[in-house]
Amino acid sequence: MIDASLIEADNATRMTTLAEDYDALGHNLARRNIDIEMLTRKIANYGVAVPSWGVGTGGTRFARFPGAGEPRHIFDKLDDCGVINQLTCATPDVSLHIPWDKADPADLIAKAKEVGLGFDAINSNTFQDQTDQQHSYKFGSLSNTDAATRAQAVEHNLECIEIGKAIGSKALTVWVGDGSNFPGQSNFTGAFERYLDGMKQIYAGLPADWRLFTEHKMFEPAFYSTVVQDWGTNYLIAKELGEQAFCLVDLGHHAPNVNIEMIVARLIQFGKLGGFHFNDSKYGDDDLDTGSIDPYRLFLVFNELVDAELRAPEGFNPAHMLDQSHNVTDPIESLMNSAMEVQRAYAQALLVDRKALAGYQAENDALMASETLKTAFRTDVEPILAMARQKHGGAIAPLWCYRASGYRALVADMRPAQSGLGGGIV
Ligand SMILES: [Mn+2]
Repeated sequence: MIDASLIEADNATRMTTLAEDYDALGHNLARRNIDIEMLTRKIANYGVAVPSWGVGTGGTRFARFPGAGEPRHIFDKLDDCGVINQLTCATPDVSLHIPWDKADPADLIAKAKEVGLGFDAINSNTFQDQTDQQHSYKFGSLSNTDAATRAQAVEHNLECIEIGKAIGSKALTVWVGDGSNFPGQSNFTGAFERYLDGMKQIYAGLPADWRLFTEHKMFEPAFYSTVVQDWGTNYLIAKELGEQAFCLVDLGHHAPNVNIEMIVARLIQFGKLGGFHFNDSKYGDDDLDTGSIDPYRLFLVFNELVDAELRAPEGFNPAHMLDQSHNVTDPIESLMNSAMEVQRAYAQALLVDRKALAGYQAENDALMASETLKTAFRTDVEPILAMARQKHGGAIAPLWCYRASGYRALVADMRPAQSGLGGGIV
């Protein structure tokens, strides 16, 4: 972890400027009848989970260029995740991936407690083969034509639930890479029937207070067809399985230019939005840092979430998580930045004058409706985010503190370079 005195000393040098900016923003918002203190409290209470695999350097299908001091195992990963939350106060939970993060649950709980973290949804992995695995997933897992392979995939998911129960998770996320590369290779209906049959067995093993998230993805690793390819299929799955099943929306898992915020609205309307995997993309499932390409789209997603939050439909409680791959940056820096981008989009969405917006919508005043959103989006809410961090012991300037701490160089000494590390490429 970072030395708390370093954070305190750095915050002290920035506090006067922050207080000035915060006051100025407070006056600006007061003119718009918005209470800045209320906003700051909301932001301070908001958390987005980080994926354990995100702290390792990612890669592409061409190559992976390891970074210095990469985590060797889940306990190193939890250390890194602890630093992210210590500085940003925005990432209280970690999402584990099994079998990558398999360890004694008691040790996991103890380590998480030591670094001040909790556990979010548990993720199963049937998109790659493990060394001790009997049946290969080369031609699919839950939809495989071979019954023994399907049974193995179901068994793995049930084991993930058991691990999750032991560490206090309350959700299982299932993403399968199943699909086909050639027209004719797979019978669409048969494959989906087999998938649903397997998912029903997994669903049956779900504790009563758990949720099951299924994640759709348009393409990759299968490039012609994917079994769970879009939100429509995802919705069918959630409906077919039952009331504990929900759809997970990964921002990168859609065709370019798809109106994701509208998908979000639809899933909310019909009670099936389970949560998010935040990231950003330019062309496909690029897994770029959240908000790095299209922050306005992220804002529009949060605009739907805040709109729903105010209506408070029954059971509305989406899980928020980052899911991105860091190929050219220090993963800790990217995850800190991304968590803050998510907070920023949330804060901006909270600024939308919803009464005015509803009025413009009723009058069909398209331009003013758009301007109402833009006014919120254009507001620089950084002082709110910084003040929320400062009030909870975090850093006013997390990136600067992180670099000043020398954390990466320190762990590089303790963690020899890993060559076979698979995590990070998801
Ligand atoms: Mn994802």
